[in-house]
Amino acid sequence: MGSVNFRSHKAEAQVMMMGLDGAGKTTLLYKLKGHQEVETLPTIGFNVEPLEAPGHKSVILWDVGGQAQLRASWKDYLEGTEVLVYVLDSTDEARLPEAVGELKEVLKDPNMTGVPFLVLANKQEAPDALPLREIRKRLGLECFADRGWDLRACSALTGQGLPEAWKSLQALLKS
Ligand SMILES: Nc1nc2c(ncn2[C@@H]2O[C@H](COP(=O)(O)OP(=O)(O)OP(=O)(O)O)[C@@H](O)[C@H]2O)c(=O)[nH]1
Ligand SMILES: [Mg+2]
Repeated sequence: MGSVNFRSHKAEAQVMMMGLDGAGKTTLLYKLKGHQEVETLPTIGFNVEPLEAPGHKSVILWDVGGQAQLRASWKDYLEGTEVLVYVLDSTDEARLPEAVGELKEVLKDPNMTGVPFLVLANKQEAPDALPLREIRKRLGLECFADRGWDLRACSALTGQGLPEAWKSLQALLKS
């Protein structure tokens, strides 16, 4: 945990992670940290962890709770964000439109002008996960040609796709 004032270190990139409740953000944060089998509780407020890998830019990864009543405060976290990571639950087809709507709200924020973003289609190891091409179709993100963005499949549970997601994040930090 840390305070919001943390966010002035320059050597480290400030990366904000958002997405609906239950998308898998906290699971992802601790998987990236290398922790084994973390059982999460719904996040009230946020978690924050530094992530380092040799030869890569260090990242301060903020994981913000996604329950509906907490989303109004997402905008308070956006100042200074260098890349947004937006996590989707690929098995939650019913809430995909809501997830996309919330992403577009965040991208409209004045603090997000030109800020690149990475959408992670999480839970891809689940048998009922929507395939990536289907998710791509439903996102309709082609309109965001004003900034770098990427869409990747992953599983915070198995770690599948996370090395590629990390590389994509590093590329977006340079864009
Ligand atoms: N099958 C599967 N389940 C996952 C995966 N990632 C997370 N989960 C599960 O999804 C549930 C919610 O995960 P969290 O990481 O707590 O979700 P969150 O996005 O942090 O949710 P909030 O804190 O409420 O915003 C947990 O039961 C996780 O074990 C995944 O890749 N695959
Ligand atoms: Mg959480």
